[in-house]
Amino acid sequence: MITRHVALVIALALPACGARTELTASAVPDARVAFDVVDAPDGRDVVDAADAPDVIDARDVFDAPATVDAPVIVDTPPAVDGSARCGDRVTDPGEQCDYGASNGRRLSLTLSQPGRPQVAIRPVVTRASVGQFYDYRSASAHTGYELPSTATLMLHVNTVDNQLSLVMVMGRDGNLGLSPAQPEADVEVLFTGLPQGSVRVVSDDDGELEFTSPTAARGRWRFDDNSDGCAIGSLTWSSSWRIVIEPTYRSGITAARFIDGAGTVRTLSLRESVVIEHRAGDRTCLDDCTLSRCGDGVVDADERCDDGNVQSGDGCAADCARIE
Ligand SMILES: [Ca+2]
Ligand SMILES: [Ca+2]
Ligand SMILES: [Ca+2]
Ligand SMILES: [Ca+2]
Repeated sequence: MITRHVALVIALALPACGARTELTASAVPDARVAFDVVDAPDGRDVVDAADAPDVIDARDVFDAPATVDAPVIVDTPPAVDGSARCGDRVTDPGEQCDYGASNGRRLSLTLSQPGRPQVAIRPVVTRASVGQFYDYRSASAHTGYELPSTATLMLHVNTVDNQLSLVMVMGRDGNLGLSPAQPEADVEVLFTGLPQGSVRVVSDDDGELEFTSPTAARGRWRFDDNSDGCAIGSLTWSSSWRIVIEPTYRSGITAARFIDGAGTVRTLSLRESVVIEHRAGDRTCLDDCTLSRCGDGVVDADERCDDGNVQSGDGCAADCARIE
């Protein structure tokens, strides 16, 4: 086995800021990055695993800035011996795919707010319809996630028919006798970008959530010592959509959060809109030129779930196409 040393030269371009500064080639330092290239038994060069960039794991993707739509592919120079590389749009030996600049994850469901990273989210899963989950009575929701002075958003999936819904609850039912009580509240929320076919399942109370077009709805809620909110159902899995939720909390709500079905509670900014996005599509080519797949633990655009295996009966079907 022969080890050689190959130097790659990456020119760093610095963004102009403030006063105009002309950068000359000599003023830009070269960054020399060395990789060990090992001659594989079949004669191909492969980057030594110890020096190769780490494969991006799911956590890195979720914490990274929102680059799902437009993955940034650094256009590295071709290897000095002319060998192939991941990102050159050619599926070379050892690669499952290579879409060039289009390589990268496309996550099924994500949450974001302006200036914050886009994160993968999962629905809250129950065996009940979303109407049963909302459990509207005594003019209030009873999902179990109600809190006084708090707005809670979540997605819900019914395991019986895999219906996907958006749920918003604010405040808490005073008839439960819990303390503190929900103070007098006044909230307006605009929902835009709803997928075609979305339906109002619960308007808590009657007339307080109205569709203004097939893809937009407006909620106007005033409540005191109980809860208010809505459930919007029949969100399609089969096409991509991007719902923008613009709340105006005039009084009575001092905190907002998103309940992630994976067990995470994400604090939301009260003053910013909330974007919930679904990407549908086929398997994608990842940054390491492998295909996204069911069982890799990341819920990709062609999947409804991915529990890291390809077995059914454990909450996610063997083909990742059904939440159980
Ligand atoms: Ca390639
Ligand atoms: Ca109510
Ligand atoms: Ca997957
Ligand atoms: Ca499974």
